[in-house]
Amino acid sequence: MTTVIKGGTIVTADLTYKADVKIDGGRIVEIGPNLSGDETLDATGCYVMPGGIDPHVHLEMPFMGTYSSDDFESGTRAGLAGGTTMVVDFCLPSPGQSLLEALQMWDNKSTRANADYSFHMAITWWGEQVFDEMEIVVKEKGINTFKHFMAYKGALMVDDDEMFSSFQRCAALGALPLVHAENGDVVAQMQAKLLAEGNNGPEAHAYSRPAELEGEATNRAIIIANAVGAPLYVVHTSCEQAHEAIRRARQNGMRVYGEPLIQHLTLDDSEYANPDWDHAARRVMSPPFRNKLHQDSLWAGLQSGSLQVVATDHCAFTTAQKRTGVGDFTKIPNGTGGLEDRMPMLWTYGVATGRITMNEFVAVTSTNIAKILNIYPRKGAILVGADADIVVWDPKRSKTISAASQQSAIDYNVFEGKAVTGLPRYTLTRGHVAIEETTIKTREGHGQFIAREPFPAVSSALTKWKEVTAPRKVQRSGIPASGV
Ligand code: DUC
Ligand code: ZN
Ligand code: ZN
Ligand code: ZN
Repeated sequence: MTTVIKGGTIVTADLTYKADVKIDGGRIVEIGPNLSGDETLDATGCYVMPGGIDPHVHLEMPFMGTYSSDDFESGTRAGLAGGTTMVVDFCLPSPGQSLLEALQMWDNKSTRANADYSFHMAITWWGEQVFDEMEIVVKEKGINTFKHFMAYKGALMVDDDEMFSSFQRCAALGALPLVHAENGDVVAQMQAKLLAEGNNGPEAHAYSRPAELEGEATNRAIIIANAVGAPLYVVHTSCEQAHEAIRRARQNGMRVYGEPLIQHLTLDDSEYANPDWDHAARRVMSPPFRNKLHQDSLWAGLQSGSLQVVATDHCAFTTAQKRTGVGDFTKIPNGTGGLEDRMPMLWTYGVATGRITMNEFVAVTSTNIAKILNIYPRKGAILVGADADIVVWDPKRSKTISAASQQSAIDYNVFEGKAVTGLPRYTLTRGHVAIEETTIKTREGHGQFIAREPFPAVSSALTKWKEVTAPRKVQRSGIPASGV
């Protein structure tokens, strides 16, 4: 059966033009005028864009004594409802656990996905087993990205020693290291101090994680990556200090990427001043929301290209789960939702306001990350041969975001009450129409794991530079006589 998307305007990361799109067997088979097929989807007045890719989600994630409440079924359904056709989740071995054993657990959880997905592998400890298994993960399991937490001391955090070793291994395997960049040692001390002083509410979460600690850790990760010649991807870049470190590294010729979240772009730290404990706690995530100056910096990064990707870090906890932190903000499960709202919010606050163009919208929600993850042009493209992961975007459709009508399994929405204009008329996952406006036609289990090939191992430029500046061995005749 063939499907034709008819009468729309194709918008990609670099082109805008009128054409129909013909789909067969889950792939795009023809692009051009006046196409016909067995089934027609009317795209009149709409933009036909590559489906969104959210490279940062935590579905059914074991974290802070509980599990995030959206699983692969509800999470991917929420994504599709908002135009996102692929997610990348984080496989998190507990410290000491085999990477392959953890991956098996993630494989089991993901079988109910409605849309395609992939995994990043987290490095939560270091040892010969991890070193060996990284190669299997890259060469046999289709994963070319390794995440490192520089925060969450005593749980997921790795130190500089471990990061240096792991980054070196990434470089040799052609994999991309990722970092959650916050100085976890200092955060832990600030948390303890705030609690001791009686600051136990959700606002103290933000006080314990200032922007400077993110900037320092981002810069440190960049220096370590540069020392081994590895590229680097900084997840949830939330502040000017981190952005500045990324800008500087890029200007110096390093392949460093930054990923702001839609939450940090559109919500600020005044949310934590809300007298309603639940309101503030529902917005506890790491890094926390920042002030408007940081927001301006992130928008500027998207405009100039110094930041490349907009994600969500979707990690949804119910109000009941959040309440385990009453009386101690360090026990509030960290995380917010956003999978369903990322694209409508970015369109409304980015494209409709003139901050970014439609083509930039496609770049930062889909194409750039497809390239960074090495799945372009199978994903992130409207091209013959690409997967038919497509969103038919109606720039006139509008709604007010509300938990009452969302797909996510939790009981609130951090964007509650925001009016958005620009929503999917249709969302297609490999040719299957999963969303038709407000009608949900998702198919549980339709999603497939997308394997990602490694990049060539790095890095000629840096190796040469190292050769030029290789340390000279100084010949000495012996140890100087004592007495100095
Ligand atoms: N930050 C969150 O808020 N939740 C999940 C993990 C993270 O780094
Ligand atoms: Zn993180
Ligand atoms: Zn995360
Ligand atoms: Zn179908």
